[in-house]
Amino acid sequence: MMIGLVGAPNKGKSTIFSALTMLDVQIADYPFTTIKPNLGVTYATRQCVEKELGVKCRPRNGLCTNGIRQIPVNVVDIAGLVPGASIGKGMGNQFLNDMSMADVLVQVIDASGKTDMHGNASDSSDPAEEVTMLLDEMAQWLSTILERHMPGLSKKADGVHAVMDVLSSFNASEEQIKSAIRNANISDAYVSWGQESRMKFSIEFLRLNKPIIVAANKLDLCPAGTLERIRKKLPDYKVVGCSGAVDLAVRKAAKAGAIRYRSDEASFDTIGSVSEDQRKALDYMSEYLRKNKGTGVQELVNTAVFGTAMKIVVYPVENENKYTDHFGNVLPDALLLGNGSTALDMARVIHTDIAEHMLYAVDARTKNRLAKEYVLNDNDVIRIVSAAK
Ligand SMILES: Nc1nc2c(ncn2[C@@H]2O[C@H](COP(=O)(O)OP(=O)(O)OP(=O)(O)O)[C@@H](O)[C@H]2O)c(=O)[nH]1
Ligand SMILES: [Mg+2]
Repeated sequence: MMIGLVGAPNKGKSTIFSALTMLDVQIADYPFTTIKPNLGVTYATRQCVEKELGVKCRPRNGLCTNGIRQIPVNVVDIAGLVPGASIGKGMGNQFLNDMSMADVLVQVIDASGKTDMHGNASDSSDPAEEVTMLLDEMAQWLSTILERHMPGLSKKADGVHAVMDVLSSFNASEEQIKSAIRNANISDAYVSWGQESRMKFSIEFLRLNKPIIVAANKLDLCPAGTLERIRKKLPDYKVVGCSGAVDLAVRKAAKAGAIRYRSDEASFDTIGSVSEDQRKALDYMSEYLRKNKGTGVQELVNTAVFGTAMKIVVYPVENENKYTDHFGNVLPDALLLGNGSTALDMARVIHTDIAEHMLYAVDARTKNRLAKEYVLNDNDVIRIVSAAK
């Protein structure tokens, strides 16, 4: 599972990335600070099954604090995108390639309207226009890729598989290509789409393959009512309000030991000794969190993972009675899988050998034996039984 942070320059993508991953990356108030993509790991948060099962978990990756489990998610922060990007303006279209590996895109916009679509300072930009611009540039770019392949595509009777090959870097399913063709109402054999058909297909395909949620960032600079106004202008999108800057500051303070803070909470306790200036900054952040019910950044990740990508969480165990791996770690992993995944899909995520030699699965709650084709439910605790060594 990978989240891609995208959008026009100077909107706060790298600030949010740094907050999410605690990695130091370049952040500055001018366009095109980021050129090469930054890659890191963040965590979605979710109620753990430990309480229901009456055990205390020991995650191998991330924490579980007061029953809230951190589940690892990859995140990539991409260079800013400007009008004309698809034809090489700004940083060119390399970053459009960089985003092809993401399952969900989080488009960061400047809710305050104080930067324009090019990332330059502005008095009154309309952030909703950044959303239209991004979709248009992505579709133009995809359409150009398809155009380049038209001579080859037009010779193949099976257009669905031919297009799938061309778009292999998108990891598209056959169903996604079929649906996009159907929704665009265009031909699926001996494909020779003109400009209009290519754009229609691209827009439909992106809707399925690269769902977008909008991060209305810099909310700390905005008067009350801003988020509601933006939501009205973007009725087709999920819009989460956030402040990357406040989130980064709070997480840094927690890392430095000044406060105790969990990323999904709307308050923190001061635990370290702080200077007068630090106290003032902490008071400001505390008030911001209280008023806005948090910074919005963790909500963004959780919405992307569970709302937009519709992932489910499953817990693999090797001992179905103790819910442990072979080292005795209780509920060592929480995996994110696509809705509709089977026990065999889960085995594949664990190891290809285990999947290849899989015999059956066991539901750790009921101890019932499950077939490879069993469709997993959210929060299932599963033992995979395999003949693999
Ligand atoms: N007030 C405020 N400023 C923010 C917030 N998020 C980011 N900024 C500031 O906005 C500027 C741009 O932030 P970056 O994170 O570098 O933006 P970016 O989208 O990665 O920019 P490019 O890499 O140039 O595309 C910096 O000066 C940040 O400190 C926020 O939530 N509130
Ligand atoms: Mg950046």
